[in-house]
Amino acid sequence: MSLKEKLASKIPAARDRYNKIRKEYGNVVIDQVTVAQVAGGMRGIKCLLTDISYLDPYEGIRFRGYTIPEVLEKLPRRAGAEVPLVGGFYYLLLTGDLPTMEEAEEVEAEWKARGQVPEYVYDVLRSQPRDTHPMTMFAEAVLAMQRESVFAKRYAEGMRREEYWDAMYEDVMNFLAKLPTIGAYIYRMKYRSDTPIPPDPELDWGSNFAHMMGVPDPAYRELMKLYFILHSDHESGNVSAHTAHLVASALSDIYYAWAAGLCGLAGPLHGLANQECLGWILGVMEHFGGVPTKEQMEQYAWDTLNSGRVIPGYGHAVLRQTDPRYKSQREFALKHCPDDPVFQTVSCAYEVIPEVLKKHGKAKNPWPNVDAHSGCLQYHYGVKEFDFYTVLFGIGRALGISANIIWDRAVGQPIERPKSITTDMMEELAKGAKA
Ligand code: HAX
Repeated sequence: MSLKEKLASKIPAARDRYNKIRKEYGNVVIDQVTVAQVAGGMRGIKCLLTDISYLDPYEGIRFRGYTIPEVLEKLPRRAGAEVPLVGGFYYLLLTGDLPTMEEAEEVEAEWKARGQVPEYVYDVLRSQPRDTHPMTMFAEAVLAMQRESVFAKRYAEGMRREEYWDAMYEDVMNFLAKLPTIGAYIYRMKYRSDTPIPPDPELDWGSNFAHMMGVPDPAYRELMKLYFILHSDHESGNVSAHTAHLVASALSDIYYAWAAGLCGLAGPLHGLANQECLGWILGVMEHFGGVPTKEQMEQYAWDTLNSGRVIPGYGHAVLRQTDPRYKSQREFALKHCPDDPVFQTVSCAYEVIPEVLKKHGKAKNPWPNVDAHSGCLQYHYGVKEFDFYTVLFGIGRALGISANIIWDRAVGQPIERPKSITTDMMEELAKGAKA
């Protein structure tokens, strides 16, 4: 069964279930909201609904109920490949079912058929000053393609609500198919003297990206499939996913939604942290003339904290353990590049920083997150321009947000509109509660 047919077969029951819960249990209280949460970035309030992934503070992410090791073990991979096909992973995200090899390859074939990037997108990119941040370029390219939106066109023609998901599916598949080519183009334009590499029709979505980046080592293809899977989704509350969901809730199409999401991903406390992390690690190495001792690392970490800065790559709003996405990348590094000095410095940080942060006493989670590791692997394979790294994150995260938005449309999630209060009101509520 094709991905779209499978999806179509699942939607009526899911829609009925969603509507029934809304109607019959609408007054059931799920959570209480405290002043600390309202004043503190809405941390932990249970108010978003998604089945694509779930983040347990101690266990980390599960995609459709599967842990990262389970996903890597159970999904189909091509002969000789270490990491499964991203197309198969997307099938799992969208349907909740593990695909057969044939079903995974069908998604890959569909992306290949839809992968041609319109010429004007390259014109938009080429018109930018070369020192424009690659995330700005990426968001501009995505937004420029909005004129292609099937959803916007069919909506203007009076499409029925039940068909929203269908139009969104078409948009999403067109959009995802082009992202690797656009990302690699930005890289080759900005850092490799305008020398784009055409796609190779024999390669899968993830490996093709590696090929278009111009990295010759075949292990980089495996790394990029792994990278895109690991970065795909992290529940709905993180800045980029939530932004995209919010924008799409106004029935904006995927191009508007993900251009907005990318702008959130570009923030240093979110996706940009991966470039900050590698910068910090290289700073340590420069300072000490190579891989530091544990004592030197500890000193450097304290110097960072004492100068009022955060240690990038450590801490998390939800997680309270080492991020399994970090662990998975660490396993890859231990297998492919254990002697790399940048990896060794990342490892040294892992041994030292959690204890430093515990002593520092502020961060609720002293353990590393995904961003603490991703940069050193890119660096190892020669992708050394670390302001590009968030674009990689943006390609991967598009998988999760787009699966979410298709399902938002499928069950008919409404426009999002929380309520705000004034500081006076909050003070009065607080005083009233105290009295
Ligand atoms: N270094 C130093 N201080 C840290 C810290 C770190 N790595 N992590 C948290 N803290 C501090 C916070 O700045 C905060 O200080 P104040 O009370 O003075 O404001 C205090 O500890 C409590 O913060 P928290 O509740 O533990 O963490 P938050 O939920 O507020 O923030 C962050 C979570 C990820 C933003 C935070 O841990 C941080 O800034 N980490 C470094 C940047 C980073 O790695 N970001 C990437 C996160 C993963 C991600 O989204 N990737 O896209």
